Amino acid sequence: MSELAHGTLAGLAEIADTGRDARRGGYSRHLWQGPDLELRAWFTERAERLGLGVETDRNGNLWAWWGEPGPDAVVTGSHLDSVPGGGAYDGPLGVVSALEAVARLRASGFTPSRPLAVLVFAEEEGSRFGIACLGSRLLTGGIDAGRARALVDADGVTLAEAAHRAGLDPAHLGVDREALARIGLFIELHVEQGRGLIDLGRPVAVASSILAHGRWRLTVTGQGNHAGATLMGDRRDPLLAAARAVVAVQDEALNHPGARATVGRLEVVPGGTNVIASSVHAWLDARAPTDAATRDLVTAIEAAVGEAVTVNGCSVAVTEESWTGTVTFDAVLVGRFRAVLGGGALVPALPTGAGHDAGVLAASVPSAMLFVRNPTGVSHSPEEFAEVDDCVAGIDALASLLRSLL
Ligand code: HGY
Ligand code: MN
Ligand code: MN
Ligand code: MN
Repeated sequence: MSELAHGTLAGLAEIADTGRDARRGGYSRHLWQGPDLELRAWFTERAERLGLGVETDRNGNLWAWWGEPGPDAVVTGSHLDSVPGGGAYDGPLGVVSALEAVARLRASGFTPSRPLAVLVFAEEEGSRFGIACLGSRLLTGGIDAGRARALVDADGVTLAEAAHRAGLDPAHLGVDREALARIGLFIELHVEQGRGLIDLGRPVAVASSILAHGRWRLTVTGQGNHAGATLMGDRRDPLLAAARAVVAVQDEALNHPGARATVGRLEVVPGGTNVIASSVHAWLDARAPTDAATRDLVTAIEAAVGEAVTVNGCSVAVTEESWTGTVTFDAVLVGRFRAVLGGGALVPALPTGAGHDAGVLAASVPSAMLFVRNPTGVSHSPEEFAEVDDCVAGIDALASLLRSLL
C-alpha cells in the first residue's frame, strides 16, 4: 500500500485509479465525462462525511460549506479535472489539502466566526471545451454566456448540451453574482509547476503573480487532395504549412525575453494517411511577463505564421480563444501567508507561468496561492510529483492561514 493511503493524503490515494489513461499515461479527467463524474461523487461523499453541505452552482462548480453559505466566506479549493495524460497533483492536491485542513480545524474543536467553503472548479484545464478556467470564468462573467453555450467538444457536443446532460439548466450558465458575492477571499493551494522551489530548497512558497497568457487558434487552409495522384509540386499541403508555422512560433518566442509560446495540439482535417489535408487547426498557448509583451508576442507570431504558410501556398486565420492579463495576488493575503509561514525571507514569493482559477478570481475578490515543491519540476505530465512531507507542510500552512482568517 502506498504511503499516500494513510493519513493526510488518503484522499489522493482514494482517487488514484480514477481516470487513468492507459494510452497516454497519467490521467485524463474531463468535464462531466466518466472520471470527472466519479470524482465529483467522491468529493461530495468526502465532504459530507466531514459534515459539510455540498451544492452545485449554476455553472457546475462544487461548493462544500462549513456553516451557512456566505456572505464574506473564506473559500479555498482548486480543480479535479486534468489535461490529457496529466499528473496526479495538478488540481487534486489543492482539493485534498483543503478538505484535510478543514478536517483538522474541526477535529481541534475550532469554531469559525465566518463561513468557509471548499470550492471545486469545473473544467480548469479546458481539456474538453478548449477554454481554461471555464468554471471560474463563467462564475465571474469572464466569458460571455452565449459564447460559452456554443463551445463544442471533440465529438461536436455543445457545452449547453453537456450541461443539460449533467443536470444543469443551460440558460442559467454564466455570471453568478449571488455565488460570487458569498466569497470574501479565495485561496488555492497547488503543486508547483516549475523549478522555483527546487532551486530555493524550500517545501512551500506563496505565489506573487501569474504571467499574462492566452490561447489562439491558427487555422491553416490548403487544398485537400489525393496522396498518390498529386505531384509534389502541385500541392498546397496545410500540414506542411502548419509545421513551418510551429517553428515560426518557437522563433518568435525566442525573440521575446521571458516569453513562452507553445503549439501542443494539432487537428488535421480530414486526417487520413492517404489524404493531403485540406486544413489544420493549431492551438497556440502564448505567455509573457506583461500584457503588452504578450500582445506584442502574438502580433509578431501572427505576422510570422502568415508569412511561413505562403511557402506551401496556404493561408492562415488567427482567432483569439481566451485571454488572462497579468495577475498580481492580493498584497494583504500574501503578507498574511508569509507571516503564517514564519515571516520574511524564510518564505519565498514566486511568480508562475501557469494559469489558475485563483488568477481569474483575483479580478473580483482578494485571492492568493500557496505552492508545494514538485521535485521533478515537470507538470502536465505523469512525472509531476510532490513528496508527502512537502504536501504536509502545505496543509499545515493552509490550515494555519484558514484559522487566522476564520
Ligand atoms: O494551463 C495552465 O496554465 C494551467 O495549468 N491550467
Ligand atoms: Mn494545469
Ligand atoms: Mn491546476
Ligand atoms: Mn482511392
